[in-house]
Amino acid sequence: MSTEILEAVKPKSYVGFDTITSQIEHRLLKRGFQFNIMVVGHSGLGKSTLINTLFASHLIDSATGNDISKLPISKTTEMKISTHQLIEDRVNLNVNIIDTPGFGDQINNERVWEPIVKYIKEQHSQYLRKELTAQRERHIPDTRVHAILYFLQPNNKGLTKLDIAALGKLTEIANVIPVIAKSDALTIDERSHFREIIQNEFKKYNFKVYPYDSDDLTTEELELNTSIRSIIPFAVVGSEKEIEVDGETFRGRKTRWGTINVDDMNQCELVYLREFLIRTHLQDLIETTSFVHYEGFRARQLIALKENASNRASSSHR
Ligand SMILES: Nc1nc2c(ncn2[C@@H]2O[C@H](COP(=O)(O)OP(=O)(O)OP(=O)(O)O)[C@@H](O)[C@H]2O)c(=O)[nH]1
Ligand SMILES: [Mg+2]
Repeated sequence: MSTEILEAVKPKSYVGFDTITSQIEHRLLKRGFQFNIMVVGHSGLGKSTLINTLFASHLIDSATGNDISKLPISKTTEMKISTHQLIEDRVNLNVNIIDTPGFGDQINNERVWEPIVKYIKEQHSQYLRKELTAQRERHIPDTRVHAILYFLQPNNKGLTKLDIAALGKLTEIANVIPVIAKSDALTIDERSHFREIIQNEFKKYNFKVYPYDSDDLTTEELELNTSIRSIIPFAVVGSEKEIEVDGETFRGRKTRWGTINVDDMNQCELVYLREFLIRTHLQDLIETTSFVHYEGFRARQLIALKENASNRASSSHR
């Protein structure tokens, strides 16, 4: 059998298959979109505030007068999931926020990442079970974690032991985006110095940094990824409060140096984070979770199943 490669044909009159894009769009809009984002980091690093700032909506309550020493110490990291429906133009975005209170608050933080890893794997395994049933659902609800915002303390020193252990596990199974929390605690110079330290440590420990490059990306897409990786971890500041300075109101924060407008890219990198997370890479985060992280999990599970089955078969023959 031979297949001839023919030149592309342009129909003589309008056929109309160019409408397939709007047909797809219509179907996607009807169903809506699902985005699952997890926040990980010590208590009081501004996780809830940053989520609310990113989505410009009050989605989760932020702790007030946060004093870790007064909080009861829980024995493990808990998982707290909240679901929100956001609407922009014709797009319905269903956002699940997975909060991890208690992370790093224990006296012994050795295996503090375990419940987080367990949660991520459970979502993969739930999805796989649904995929493998005889009567598959047409659309399997997606609870897989598409992005982890990992909050680094603005300590100007580097990763802590806990960060190293947790990041080692998490970067293997999900798209991890590290951010320098409450970066208004650092001067602009300190921020870039700290970023350099963190970037070197990521290299040293061989942590995979999202966005990943792949063969199917165009030159422009590869360049965009390189430029994004050069500013990771993003030095962010979060605030839901409007403040007024010289007759101008903006979402901001008063600091020892003056005020910070969180939406001004010269004053903090929240704008870059939002641009990347929502405006350029939202779909890629979802796809990478499915095609890289879930795919790896699925392959390992199916191989294990097959091996089990053949072991059973050979032992029953004996
Ligand atoms: N200076 C500064 N303070 C912040 C920033 N973001 C949040 N805060 C403040 O820090 C405190 C804790 O913020 P949250 O957003 O509740 O922190 P969290 O990490 O969600 O805390 P837990 O849920 O208790 O783990 C609040 O008083 C916030 O107003 C920031 O970027 N800079
Ligand atoms: Mg919180």
